Amino acid sequence: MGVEAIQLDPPTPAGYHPPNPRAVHKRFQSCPISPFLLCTTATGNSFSGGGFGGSMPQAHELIVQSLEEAGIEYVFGIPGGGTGQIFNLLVGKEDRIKAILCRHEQTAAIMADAYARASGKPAVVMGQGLFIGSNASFGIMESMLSSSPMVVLTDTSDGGNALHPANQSGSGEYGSIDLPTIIRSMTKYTSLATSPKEAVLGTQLAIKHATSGRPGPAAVVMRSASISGEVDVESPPFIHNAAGYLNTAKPQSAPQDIEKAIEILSSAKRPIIMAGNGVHQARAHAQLQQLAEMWGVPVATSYKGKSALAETHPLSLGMAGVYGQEAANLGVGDADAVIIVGAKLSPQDTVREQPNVFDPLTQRIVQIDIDERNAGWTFPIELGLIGDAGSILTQLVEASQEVAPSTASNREEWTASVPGRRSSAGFFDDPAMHVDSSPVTPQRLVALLRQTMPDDTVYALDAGNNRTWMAHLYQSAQAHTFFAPGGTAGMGWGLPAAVALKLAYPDRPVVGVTGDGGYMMTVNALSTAMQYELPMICIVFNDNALGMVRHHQPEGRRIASEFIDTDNSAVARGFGCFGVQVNDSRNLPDALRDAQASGLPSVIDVVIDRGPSPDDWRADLRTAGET
Ligand SMILES: Cc1ncc(C[n+]2csc(CCOP(=O)(O)OP(=O)(O)O)c2C)c(N)n1
Ligand SMILES: [Mg+2]
Repeated sequence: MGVEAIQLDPPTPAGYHPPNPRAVHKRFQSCPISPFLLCTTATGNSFSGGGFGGSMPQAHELIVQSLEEAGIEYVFGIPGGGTGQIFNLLVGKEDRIKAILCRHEQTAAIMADAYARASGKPAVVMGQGLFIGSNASFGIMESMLSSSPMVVLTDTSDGGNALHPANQSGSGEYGSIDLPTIIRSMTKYTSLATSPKEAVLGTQLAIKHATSGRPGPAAVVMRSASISGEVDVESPPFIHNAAGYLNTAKPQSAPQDIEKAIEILSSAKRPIIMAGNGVHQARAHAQLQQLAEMWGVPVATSYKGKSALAETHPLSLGMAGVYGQEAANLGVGDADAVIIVGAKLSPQDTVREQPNVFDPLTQRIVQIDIDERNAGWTFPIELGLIGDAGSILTQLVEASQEVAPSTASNREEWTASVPGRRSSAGFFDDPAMHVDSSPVTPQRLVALLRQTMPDDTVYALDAGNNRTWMAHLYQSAQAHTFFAPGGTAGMGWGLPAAVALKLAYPDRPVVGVTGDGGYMMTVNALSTAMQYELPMICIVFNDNALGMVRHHQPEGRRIASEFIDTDNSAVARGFGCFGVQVNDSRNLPDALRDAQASGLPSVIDVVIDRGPSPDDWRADLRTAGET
């Protein structure tokens, strides 16, 4: 029982791999008092009846131990309320788990989301209850809608006074805010800990829920008394090594369902793959490329799936959807079979369900998704393959070995049409990309970024016109180089996300692209970037306006959409960053090179020509009320 009873499943083929619990357990001994107890912590502390000076361990000690056991590397947040006690215990553990002090809970949650997307490992957001429920909610919602594993640890700050008038209380009792309800509404799983043991078990289960099935945010809201109280480790439910709860293999599909998908692919004359965010979250890029190449099948992506396959790959048709490539929308529209991989298919991805893009009446649709509810959500499908995108694509690759080459003649014409489709539809091209000017056109900005930055540069996008220009015109040269906040599509994601991406990619250039509106919302992330020496580059599309809003306001009705003149690079220099404002596109390449050479977090504030509008090329007409 206990430690010895933990069975190791075969290694998960993709996704989050917790540390091997047996390896961790080597450092534990069975407890002389109870066979269920682990007497020595990973750091050498013991917490049985004989440890901690003879007393039981406290919840916050076991919480930190659980994070370590689960292989959590980063805690993003601001100490407050009872969480301060948990932060204190991170001292001395920096080689395994690092606390990153953010300047706002919103940026903490964004950073945890972005780090998880890049690393495949859950990150923790930690801070005081009401400020997690209010400020961090932006990032929690995005991670919920973009399936990003996140663990939220927070408290109710009731101070044991929940039933009387209490300061800053989120206990949910009369006179306080109902924090568990707020957080539950935007997470996969939220538990309310009313005892020390519940705080520990809740943390362990939050890690499990965050990473299992379709990943997402999972939270523990801890009553004040539960955080520092003693945990009775001698009676059930027992506290086990958290890693042992995470060893589940990723789900695969039944062989007969794989065969059915292969039959659909092999009989199709014009099959296409539509790849989404699930390819990123499952890290299934190599399998996707392999399947596409075996069958000679073109690949389109959703917005969040951008760079699931490098857009320079000869089979890529780029991003489909409202802001996508015409080649991708026409390609999907001409297909007779569509293999959708990890894409929920929002209206922006389907061009508002226009039948000349996706049409379940004429297309055979196979949808691969980790969540059964997502397969056959937007459209009726012929077959839903439920499981991990990496595992299922691997199954499909294996099942394709003979049949793909032997049926190649079915698709010969279709595969041969891909280069023509790319060149005829203004693929990642626009005349303005080639013309220098002052102020800088958004098109030229994207072109120069693409020309100047190395192919392995990692991008975080934001909201507004700037993100549509980037998504539409920037041709990704490597897989998994674009990170997009397409869950809520909220302004302010790009800069903090870039800071966290630099933690995940210390040796690659990382660029956050944002509008001036979005920049101002989370500019505080620059201070964190300076503190932890994370030299990412932030590009600001400075049109002195909420550009997307302003474009949609008729002449004479422009209101609340224009800023005062601001030099966003001067703000950055105030933080100690490298900062430069660029008015003329001819100066942009040097600015990019100087930023990289500076070795500092950098901001390049590009003064943008307000004229060009994404509405000039978007794939559908904007509807009233849409920003
Ligand atoms: C947090 C947030 N508030 C409001 C919106 C609605 N909205 C969408 S785009 C936009 C304007 C964005 O302005 P800016 O960041 O300067 O980007 P630009 O469009 O000028 O490139 C607004 C207000 C949003 N997406 N996110
Ligand atoms: Mg703007």
